[in-house]
Amino acid sequence: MKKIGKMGAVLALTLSMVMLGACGNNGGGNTAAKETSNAAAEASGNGGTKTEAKDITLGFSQVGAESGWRSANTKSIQDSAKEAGITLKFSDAQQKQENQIKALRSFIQQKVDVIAFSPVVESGWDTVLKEAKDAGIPVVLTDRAVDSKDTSLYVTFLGSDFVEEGRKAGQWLTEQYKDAAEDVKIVELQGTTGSAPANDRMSGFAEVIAANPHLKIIASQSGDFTRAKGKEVMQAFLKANKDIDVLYAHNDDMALGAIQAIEAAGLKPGEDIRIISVDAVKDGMQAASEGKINFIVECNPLLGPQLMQVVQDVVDGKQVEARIVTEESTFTSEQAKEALPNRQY
Ligand code: GYE
Repeated sequence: MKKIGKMGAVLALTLSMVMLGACGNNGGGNTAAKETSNAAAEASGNGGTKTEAKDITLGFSQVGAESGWRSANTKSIQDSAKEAGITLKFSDAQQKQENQIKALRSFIQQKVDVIAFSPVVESGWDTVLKEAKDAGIPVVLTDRAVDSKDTSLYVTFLGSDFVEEGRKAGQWLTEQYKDAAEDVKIVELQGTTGSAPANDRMSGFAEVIAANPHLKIIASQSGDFTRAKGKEVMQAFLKANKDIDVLYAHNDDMALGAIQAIEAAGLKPGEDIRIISVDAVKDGMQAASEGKINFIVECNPLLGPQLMQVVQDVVDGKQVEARIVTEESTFTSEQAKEALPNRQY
């Protein structure tokens, strides 16, 4: 009896240790999470003691200044670094991958404690990420992802689920046209070619609208996430196609540029052509509240506070999740009108 009791106690202890282990990994059974965070702990190598923020230097390579979203994201990162007391070396890549690679190499040379960056496109990062790894500098992806197969090249990816954003856009449209008896002609303004948000917003949207064969994308082209290009490409769409029913723009800025082109063509945005966009920055929400944009899927740019927390944790050798997804909602014109006065960005 006594013996069994003892064995039972050992078994219970072993079991609870196994369960604790699972909880430490957030119970998700995500081996990638465990592997990358262990890599982070090794890279920082300080065995879990707290480093003072003033002793941490973060090298951050930003995409550029192409949109309202980007400006809000930059401000959030700069303000949060200041608030946390972390030294920030900030570099603007002007939407060019080669500039970002240069910036990352310069951060490696300067021996910063952590590198974070928002990759302009998904492909082509393995070499420079390997250089950072070899130098023992942990890398955090923010906002946009890379397509590297080797996930040990970065600690975590903090940002939105862009496929889900595309799906939300598609769901709203599918609902609007569920009784359509004729084809609905859709034009699409894609974000920067090869970028994660362009690839994913395209695929999430296409996946959902496939359920209704009347929903037809008749033209799809990049407007590089800017107002100027959004306007230019929309002008070309209007010239080449009669009776466009819907515009799906991968961000507010391109939708705002397109609105100018639509108005210049003597059409009413939001009525003659229904418009869906992504981001929900102030100017986009303003246009939505005026009925010029019919539906906006939110994409949150305020990643600074979470990024600083991740940087501190990585330096302290703490476990971080391999994927941190930001929470987001959607807005119809009515909802945009209500939310606008309290919008931060
Ligand atoms: O939607 C767009 C910006 O990567 C999520 O980039 C970001 C996108 C955002 O230029 O406005």
